[in-house]
Amino acid sequence: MSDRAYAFFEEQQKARGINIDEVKARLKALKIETPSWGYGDSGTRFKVFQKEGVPRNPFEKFDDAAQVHKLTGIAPSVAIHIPWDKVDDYGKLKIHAESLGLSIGAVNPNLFQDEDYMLGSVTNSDAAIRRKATNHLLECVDIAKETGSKEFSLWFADGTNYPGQGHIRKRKAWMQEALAEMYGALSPDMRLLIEYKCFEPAFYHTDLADWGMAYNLAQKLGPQAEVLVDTGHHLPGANIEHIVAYLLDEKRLGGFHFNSRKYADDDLIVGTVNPYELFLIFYQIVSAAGDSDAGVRQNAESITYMIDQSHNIEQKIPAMLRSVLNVQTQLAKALLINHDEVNEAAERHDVLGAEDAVRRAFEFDVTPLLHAIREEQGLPHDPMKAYLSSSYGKDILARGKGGASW
Ligand code: LRH
Ligand code: MN
Ligand code: MN
Repeated sequence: MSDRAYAFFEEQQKARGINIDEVKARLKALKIETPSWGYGDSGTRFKVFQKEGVPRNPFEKFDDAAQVHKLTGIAPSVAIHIPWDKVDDYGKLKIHAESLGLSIGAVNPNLFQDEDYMLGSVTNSDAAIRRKATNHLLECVDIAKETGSKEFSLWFADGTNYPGQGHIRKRKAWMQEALAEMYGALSPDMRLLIEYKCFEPAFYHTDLADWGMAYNLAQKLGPQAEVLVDTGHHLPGANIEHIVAYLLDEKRLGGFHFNSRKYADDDLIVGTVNPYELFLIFYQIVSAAGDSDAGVRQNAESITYMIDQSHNIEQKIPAMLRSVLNVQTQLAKALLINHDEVNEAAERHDVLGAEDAVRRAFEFDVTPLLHAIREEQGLPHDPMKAYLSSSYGKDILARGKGGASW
């Protein structure tokens, strides 16, 4: 992209009243956490395809994640899943991450793959199983203290398949009891990010099925608990940006798990199915970042953006590059919304004028802007192209097949 293209873009945006220096600063401040599991073999319940060159252990997952950060400059941390990323020495993993310019991000306790958890983990009617599950949560707090992680993404598969199978109110109390114990073990600078999901693997009821349940629980636990919005975890037709705005106004939006869905929790590459939805999510966040309430502004600034995807047929590293670049693109577009224009139209009751002021920002081509900020940061204009023309993808084929999976 030529300098002329950027000069034209800048002139055009300045004429619309957009503060381009601020837009650039905000884009440079964007950080997106990538998930360790997105680099390994993962897939659907029908088949996990084994790819050549996939990391064989958590250390190699960080090696691959470092490529994504090196080329985009916006993916400096990696979420881990325990026990998928179990290692003997977490201090060693931390040193390895740091040597690559990365840090270890959210710790995800895994309470859905143990035989004991078939009828629930923290909400199981058997007290011994609840104890085992709660101990795993506490073990994850210890791991976070070793890795320097400050956050936990908490997702529970707990639920039932049939009416009568479980006592819904008792299970609600057990969930709160377990999380209260975990909350008590946190350091003051740690946060619990509570994830909800409407269904799957439980198909009758899920103990934390929607944002309202997660929000209620977060409120009961205390200020270090917030809600995590996974974009694939809603019933069809849900207005996710409304949920985002509501949680921001309540100052309880902790973070995102980004992915795309067409039908259910499809875990496809974010921004591929409905990029306008992602743009509208960022519209709400950018709007909140300019709110008159300092608490709302602070919440908008402290959101943790994470990718949570399963790359079944895709090449793992290019899939992750595509994901973080898609998020960056939609934020760039949302930063071009002229909020005064939107608000003035809304006040005039000019419905179509307000909609137009929002949509127009989405319709700009932000490529010249993204090239300009990458150039200013010494990054390649086109990170995907740079990766594909590097030897990294070929070099890792020496790892062979049968790498780490889910
Ligand atoms: C559940 C989920 C949750 C898990 C991840 C692998 O559907 O979104 O965040 O930890 O997938
Ligand atoms: Mn998730
Ligand atoms: Mn999911």
